[in-house]
Parts: sequence; C-alpha cells; structure tokens
Amino acid sequence: MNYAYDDQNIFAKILRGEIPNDTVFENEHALAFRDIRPQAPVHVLVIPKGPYVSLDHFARDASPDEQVGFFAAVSAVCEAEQMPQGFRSICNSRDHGHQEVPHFHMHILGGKPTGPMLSV
Ligand code: DGP
Repeated sequence: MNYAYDDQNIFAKILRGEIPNDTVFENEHALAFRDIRPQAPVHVLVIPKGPYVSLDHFARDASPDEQVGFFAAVSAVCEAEQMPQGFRSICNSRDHGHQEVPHFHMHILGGKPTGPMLSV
C-alpha cells in the first residue's frame, strides 16, 4: 500500500499551530484535542505528530517510540476524562471507513452509552 500524506489536511494545520484547538493532552509524539463536532459528552481525538494517513499506515510505519507515545496519550486522555462506565474508540480509515480527515486519529467517545457498534 502506498500512503500519500497530504500536509494541507486540517490536522496537519492544527499540529503546525495554524488552526486553534482545545488541547486535552500533548507529549513528544501525540496531541489530543476535543472534536469540533462532538457526538458524546466526551469526544476527544488523539493524533500522532508524524505524517501518517491512517491506522494501518501508522501501525506499519511509525517507530516504536511514536507508537508508545501515541498510546501514552490515549491512556492520559482516558485517565483525565474519567469514564468509569467505559467509552468507545474509533479509527476510521479511507472511504469505506468514512474517514474525513486524512491524518490518522483515534476518536475517544464517552460520557453516555454509545449504542451498538454499527448502525446498518
Ligand atoms: P473522521 O471521519 O474519522 O475523519 O473524523 C474527523 C473528525 O474531525 C470529525 O469528527 C470532525 C473533526 N474535525 C474536523 N475538522 C476539525 C477541526 O478543525 N478541529 C477539530 N477539533 N476537529 C475537527
């Protein structure tokens, strides 16, 4: 698979500081911020700082340090947002995954029941 990263995508602009965001957590390798169109009381996006298009791209090509840093951010968000009854994590990839922004991100949604996994 050839993953072509578009550095004009909206999350790349957020990482460069060209667009503001509501940051929840940041470390060397990842940034977590609130989704602009929240679909639950908690709706945070965790993104790597590196140029990865999708989950499969990140899983294949990100370094061990980047992968650890990303999941450290996921852990920090889950701790900070206090979701004792659980949450949903979603990574949409490309067209069939309904991915809107072509920079890998994980949605973390909680604070209410999130329903069945897919509505068909
Ligand atoms: P996805 O379909 O998985 O690619 O979802 C992209 C999400 O990104 C969507 O829930 C809305 C969110 N989003 C789009 N543009 C912005 C933005 O400029 N700021 C923030 N915080 N979120 C955005």
